Parts: sequence; structure tokens; C-alpha cells
Amino acid sequence: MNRPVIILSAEVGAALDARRPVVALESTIITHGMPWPGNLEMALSVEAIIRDNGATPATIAVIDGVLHVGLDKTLLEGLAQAKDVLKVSRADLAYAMAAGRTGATTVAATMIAAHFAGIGVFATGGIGGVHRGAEKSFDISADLEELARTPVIVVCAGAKAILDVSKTLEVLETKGVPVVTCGSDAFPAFWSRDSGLKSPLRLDTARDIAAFQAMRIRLGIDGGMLVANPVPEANEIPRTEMETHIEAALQRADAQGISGKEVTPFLLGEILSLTGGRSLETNIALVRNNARLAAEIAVGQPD
Ligand code: PSU
Ligand code: MN
Repeated sequence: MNRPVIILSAEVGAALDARRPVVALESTIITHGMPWPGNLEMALSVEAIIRDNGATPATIAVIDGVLHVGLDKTLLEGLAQAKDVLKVSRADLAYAMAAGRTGATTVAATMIAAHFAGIGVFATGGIGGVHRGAEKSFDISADLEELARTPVIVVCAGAKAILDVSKTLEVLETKGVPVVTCGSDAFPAFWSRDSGLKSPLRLDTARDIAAFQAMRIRLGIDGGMLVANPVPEANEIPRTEMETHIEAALQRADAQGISGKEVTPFLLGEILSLTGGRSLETNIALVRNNARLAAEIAVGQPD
């Protein structure tokens, strides 16, 4: 096997060499989280926002067995339309690479790749977490374990209410993962600004968030940090409205016996059709908002 293991795009390679700020982006959101062509539009606009805010975007995916950190427009477009893309997390990242497959990275796998490449900040939409009914299904995303072990700051819009948000926060606390909401006392719930739960920690600026992570590193405290950035008010869908759709989506997942890694993509797809596409607009708005904050954090990181 003489494929390279990792390819940095020219733009990302140059930024890392010059120690300029870089923000990692995941690809499962592109292949399994949003439909074509909105997914490509989202991916390109998010990259543009990161550049506009003084950092270099690095979208991460496995393409034909090679771990790419930074995708050019052709690769991004190909991935956004590709069929049969694996969803790869910690368990299957190396599997996809060894088998020469194409795989989109989840939050967990993107953190591994970002850290491997020397990138400390990552923007996404929502993280995986503890699913509702996890006491029976044991369905807890590998994203939580990754946050506990890999020193990358993950900027998200909170956890979707398709999850059990309260149990998700409990597991993060147990694993010693700081959860910081930017500019609010309430922990956000993705489409909604308030999950009804208090955020464990609050900071109000990107600089303060960067300083917090720098202090953890100085103390030798392992692992990542979860930064929650509430969706802008203008794009919010209230929690009560989302709850009806979530219940319907969960019932369908149950009736169809959906399990394992299919659960999250299935629920996201159901909610998209139940909201008549409105959830997608909110989803795109919040990822853009997270990209901006992540770029500011990367720019504010001390050397
Ligand atoms: N939650 C979202 N949107 C997403 C995902 C989660 O609101 O696109 C994706 C992310 O890539 C996340 C993955 O890492 O789903 C979690 O999947 P699982 O629950 O199977 O670990
Ligand atoms: Mn799962």
C-alpha cells in the first residue's frame, strides 16, 4: 500500500507551517447531515466565513483511503454528491483508510485528524451525545469520549433535542469536559437558543475561551473543550415547536428499528422533512455563526 496517509491542502499546509490560525471542519454534516445541493453551499460559505475572520479552513474527510485535511473545491463538490460514503468515527477511521474507502468524518474522527495535523480549533453544527432512551439502548456517541481525550476546542450550537441533553451534560461532566456557552447562561439546543438547562460554564469572548484552553494545556489537563454558541435569534426555531417534530421522528425511528450509526442521520433527515426544510435554514445559519466564533478563537490563541 503506497498511498500517503495524510494530505494537507496547499492552503492548510502553508498556514500550519507559518503557524497561522486554522479551523477544522467535519464532513459528516455534509454527507449525512444535509441534502445536496444545500450541503455544498453550506460547506463553501462556512469556509469563506473562516477566511473572512482571519483563519484558514480545513475541511476533513477520507477520500479513496487518504486522510485529507483541507479540501479544494473539486474534492468538496465530489464529496457533497458522493453516494456510499462511510460515516467514520474513532472506531472506523483507520478502517476506511486501510480499505481505500471514502468516508466522512464525525466530530470524533475530525478531532483525531485535527489533532494529528496540529489544529486546535474545530467548528461544527451539533455534536453527538447521549440519545433519549440510552438507559435501554446504550446509545452514547463516541464524540463524548473523544472530547474527553483529544485536546481540540469544538464549537457547536449545543446538543440537539433529539438527544437527552441533560444526560449529555452529565456525561461530559463525568468525563471532565468543560462545557462553555458563549454569551449566555443557558445551554443552547441547536435550533433553539435555550435547552431549558443551565450552561455549566459561561464566557463572553473568543479571547477568554482561548485563554481558558491555554491554561488547561499549561496545567497538563488532557482533552478537549465544548463551546456552545447559541443560534442567532433571527434564525431560531422555538423549543416547543421542535419538540413535536422530534417526537414524531423518534417514533418513526423506533417503528423502523433504526439503530447504531444510522440513528443520528435518520433523525436529522426526518426532522428536515417534518419542518419542510426550515430546519435546514436554521442549521446553515448556526454553522456559519459557529465558524465565525471558531475563527475568532483560533486567532486569539496564544502562541
Ligand atoms: N448532530 C447534528 N448534526 C450532525 C451530527 C450530529 O446535529 O451532523 C453528526 C456529527 O458528525 C456527529 C455525528 O459527530 O453526527 C454523531 O453521530 P453518532 O450519534 O452516531 O455518534
Ligand atoms: Mn450512536
